[in-house]
Amino acid sequence: MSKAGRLSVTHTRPYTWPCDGPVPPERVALIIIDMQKDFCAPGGYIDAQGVDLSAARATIAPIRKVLDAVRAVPSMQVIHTREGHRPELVDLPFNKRWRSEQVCPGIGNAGPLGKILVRGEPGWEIIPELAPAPGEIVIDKPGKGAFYATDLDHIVRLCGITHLIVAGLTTDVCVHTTIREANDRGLETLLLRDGTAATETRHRDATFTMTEMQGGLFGATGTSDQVASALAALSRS
Ligand code: C5J
Repeated sequence: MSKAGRLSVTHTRPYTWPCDGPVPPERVALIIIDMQKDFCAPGGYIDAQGVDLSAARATIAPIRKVLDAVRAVPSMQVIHTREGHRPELVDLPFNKRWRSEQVCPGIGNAGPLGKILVRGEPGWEIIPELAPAPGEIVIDKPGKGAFYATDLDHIVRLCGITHLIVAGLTTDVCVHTTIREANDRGLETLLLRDGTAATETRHRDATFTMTEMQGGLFGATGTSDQVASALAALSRS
């Protein structure tokens, strides 16, 4: 339910989000983590590891539903992130590269969609269904968390953003690392259950459990329908 131009999402777990009551939309951003071809398109990094992409691709429509609903609320910010490294690979830790080489051609090495997780390569691009619109914020990150070695913290503070709706890939890696970073900064987070996927379903589900445990240790979880209807009510108010 949204009251008097403020956003609140009911039936979220384990509490009605946000915990501090209905929030002005200008303090809320949708952050979409790493919806890049490398994470959900044939020929990309995850596909090269032999992982079935169907769970990752099933997140596209729910994320798009929430994205469209957020775009209808002009005061809300949309933030997209891209995981990737500089072409010279000077920001690629040796162990990240080595570990990835155990399961696929390896980050920084050539794959069917160009060099894996390298900025400017075809696989690094955000998928067309969720491409950033003009004016939306794009954060390029070398690590898992969107706050590490980026200007996201600075942008969030300057824009007065205190609440984040979080979606994207992969739940247990970049999505939850970003949620943990956000929580340590005092941000109130909502994880979109049908807008996220992991390479293993049990890891996704464990992330939901970890988020919701202990009164919502890392925030709340909710669905795209719950968020979209709360945003639609906001647009009508
Ligand atoms: C991974 C990500 N899984 N975006 N990155 O390496 O979750």
